Amino acid sequence: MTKKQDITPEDVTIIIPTLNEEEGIGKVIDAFKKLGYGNILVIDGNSKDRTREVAGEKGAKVIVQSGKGKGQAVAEAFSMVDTDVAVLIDGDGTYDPNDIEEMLEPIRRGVAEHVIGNRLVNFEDGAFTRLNLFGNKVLNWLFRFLYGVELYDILSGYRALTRDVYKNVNLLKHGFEVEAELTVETLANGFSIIEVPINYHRRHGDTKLSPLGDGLRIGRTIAELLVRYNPAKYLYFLGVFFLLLGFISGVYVVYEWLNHVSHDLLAIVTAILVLGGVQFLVIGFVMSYMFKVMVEIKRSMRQK
Ligand SMILES: Nc1nc2c(ncn2[C@@H]2O[C@H](COP(=O)(O)OP(=O)(O)OP(=O)(O)O)[C@@H](O)[C@H]2O)c(=O)[nH]1
Ligand SMILES: [Mg+2]
Repeated sequence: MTKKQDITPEDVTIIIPTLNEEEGIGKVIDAFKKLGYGNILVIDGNSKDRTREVAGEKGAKVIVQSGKGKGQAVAEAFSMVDTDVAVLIDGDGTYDPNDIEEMLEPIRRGVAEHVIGNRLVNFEDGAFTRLNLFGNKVLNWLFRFLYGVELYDILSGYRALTRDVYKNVNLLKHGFEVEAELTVETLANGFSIIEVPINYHRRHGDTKLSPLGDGLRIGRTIAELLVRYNPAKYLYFLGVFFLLLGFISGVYVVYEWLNHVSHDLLAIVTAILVLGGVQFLVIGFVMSYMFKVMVEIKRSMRQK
């Protein structure tokens, strides 16, 4: 592998999943070529417009994905390329190819293996609909709450990944959950991840995303994928919930007892809730520790 600081455009493949993006794809490819990035792979979802034609004319390698959905396209592209770095970007002109050097910088400096372009710092008016912006904020908040990792734009489509990352992530989701899954897989495998601010523009052509349907699916995916990152977290949440109930009923039982009223059954229930809650926390702690060790082992095995 090339030394990280020496990564040049030849060591990078630009991967662009497209579905009916004839209006935007040409400009995206032109911009990368102008910057010297000539390895461009367009993985198309059987577009009914001129997307493949335009991409081919502009000099990109064009293939039709073998399955359906953005996630499947990305997974297929990862299996086909073999450069030191893969950069993922949409074909709709919303992301700015000119941000590529900022995207690669953390990899060159060796501070991260997966870089996410954060759109939420500097976006053009109208780039997000109100619903999309709100949905993005909620989903990122949910992610931070569940995973305890400080990331603010986990659904961004502009990413740079080292070979280690893109060859090791296991992408099982086929649709727009792919960004969430990429993020979780990276963390679960012990790779480092960082966000850099990027520009974000209005899209050319029509969106393929259904904000409510896909938003809900992504939310469910974030909760479900926690099992790959740290399953002990479920036990923590359960433990806190039990303790909270135990605390409320405990306060009530003691308060009543001070007023000379005894609630025997509720006192027993309180004890069960508190002991159960503590047990969940302790088991969660042990499990979390085991999981961390496993991630460390995976990491050091990769480095050999
Ligand atoms: N190959 C492939 N690409 C897809 C598919 N669905 C969407 N894409 C592409 O994936 C990228 C992201 O899709 P968008 O519709 O822009 O979704 P988004 O960026 O979340 O939503 P917008 O805010 O509307 O841009 C675009 O380049 C799409 O053309 C698919 O099924 N297969
Ligand atoms: Mg888009």
